[in-house]
Amino acid sequence: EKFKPLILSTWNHGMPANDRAWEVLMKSGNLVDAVEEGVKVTELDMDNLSVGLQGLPDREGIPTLDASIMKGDGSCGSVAFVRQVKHPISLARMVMEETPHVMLAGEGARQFAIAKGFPMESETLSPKAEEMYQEWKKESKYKPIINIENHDTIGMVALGPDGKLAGSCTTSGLAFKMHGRVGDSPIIGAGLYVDDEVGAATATGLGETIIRICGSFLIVELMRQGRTPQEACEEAVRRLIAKNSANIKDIQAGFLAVNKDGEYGAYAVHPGFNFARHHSGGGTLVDSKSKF
Ligand code: SD4
Repeated sequence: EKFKPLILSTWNHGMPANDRAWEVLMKSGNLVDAVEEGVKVTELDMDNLSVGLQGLPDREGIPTLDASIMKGDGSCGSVAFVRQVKHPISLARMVMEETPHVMLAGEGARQFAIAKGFPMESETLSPKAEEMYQEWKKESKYKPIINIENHDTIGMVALGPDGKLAGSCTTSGLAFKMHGRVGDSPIIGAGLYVDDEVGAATATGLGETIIRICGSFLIVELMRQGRTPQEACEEAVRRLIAKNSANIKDIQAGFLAVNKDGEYGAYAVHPGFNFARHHSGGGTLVDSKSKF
């Protein structure tokens, strides 16, 4: 099965994000605008507890955000551990387009946002996030164990009508993480990788396990060597499990990939991962297969 153009995003919230990305792509023909505008929908979604400022905070009660964006020509930008910015994906794009750097972190990223005219948002938690934070504090386990039903970073990969690729990824990261913790999402090659010669991949789940295997880069390289997107995602999961086998029952991670011909694939450690697919026939939610 092949589609061109094609937009893929992780989890249920990928549906409205893809709708928006598709609309932007059809109107402007600009793939980077499409992947930025698409995930901005999720960054504003008050029901989402893992993306945007309404996401679950770190263990100090502060929401800190990670995001990245990449084009198939190798241009990329990201922000990590940034505070008070409603649209970290747009800030990541500014790092890509308006600085000589790839990644800005923490207070420096926030200062850059201020300089670029981003409004600084309040850090008051959303009612739902506040409730869950108070609940978590009762035991405040030092090491947050990812809830395998509740992590929903959005990663989006898109293939344009001209065969060019782009991708975006944005998250509030792991709930109740240590202050300063950075996940895979803003790390080029871990949470996102895009190469016009081959394809694109993105990741969701426990970031530490994804960083350890350079997940998204690995998938693109496997596709370069001839694997289909599906085979490449499966090999990445196999590798992730091999490197994290001790507590694999507590670890969820999922990968989503497309190649330049418009073939796509997805695979996860545990059941429950799904992704949204949008092509000229419309949008569909697809359940990913998993190892266990
Ligand atoms: C992270 N990969 O920061 C992200 C978590 C995630 O929905 O996917 N959350 O580790």
